Amino acid sequence: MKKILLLTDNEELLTRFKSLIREKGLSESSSYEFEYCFSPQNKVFIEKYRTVKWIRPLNVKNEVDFLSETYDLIISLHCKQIFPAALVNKVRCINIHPGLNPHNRGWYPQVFSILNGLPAGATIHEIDEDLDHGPVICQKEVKVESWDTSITVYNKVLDVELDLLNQKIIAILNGTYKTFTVGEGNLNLKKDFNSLCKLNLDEKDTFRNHINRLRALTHGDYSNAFFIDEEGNKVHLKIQLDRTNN
Ligand code: 0FX
Repeated sequence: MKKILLLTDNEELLTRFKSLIREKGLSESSSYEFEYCFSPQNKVFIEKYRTVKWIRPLNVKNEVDFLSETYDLIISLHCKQIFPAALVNKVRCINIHPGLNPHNRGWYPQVFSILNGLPAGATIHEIDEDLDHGPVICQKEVKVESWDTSITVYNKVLDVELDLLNQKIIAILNGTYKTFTVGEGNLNLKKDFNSLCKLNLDEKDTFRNHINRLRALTHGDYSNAFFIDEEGNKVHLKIQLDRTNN
């Protein structure tokens, strides 16, 4: 019996992962036992899962010994915590990442792909000591169209993450996959995203670059891009792109 811990802070992916392992008969299998955790700073999950036993908050940094002694495999499915070196060197840890490594590793990869033109996609990889870095198990590119915004690329990436998991889950659970390495690429942090959001009304650039900046910051209900007007008002904006057939 292999003990597997799935750590996630993403509701949609949690639901889709549980359906996947149910459909594959893995949740009732006597070969695997799955446990579920989320980050203690995830207020939505804390409230939602307050009264249930099957999922609980877990601070990875404080539980390195317990985790490495208890689990055969730890899967990060958009878990917001960084796994310490002491953990990843003791137990096999896998990351399902919404970017095409090594391009735009780190925060919100599709946002940066829209901006800098580097490929977008999804990657499943073993976790090493660096962020979104480590031997790649599988990955797939997602095409970014001129009419895409952050949310439309992101939704395609989530579908690809699930496709990759669907293809590789048994090999991942059993550790029977081959890996390959990719380069170092580039890394974006949360502060890089935050500084993109403030628009300078006097900035001169091409229409292409201005449109790209706005579509990279357009993601459903999130209020990302903003400017400060002459009277000091903070004004948020999004872009709408409609493709018509010629
Ligand atoms: O779970 P996740 O999709 O992924 C993020 C990182 O991008 C990823 O590299 C990391 N491995 C993972 C643990 O955390 O993040 P999210 O659900 O907070 O956001 C999903 C998308 O929503 C994001 O790609 C861009 C968009 N978004 C999110 C927030 C909170 C915005 O546009 N503005 C926001 O303020």
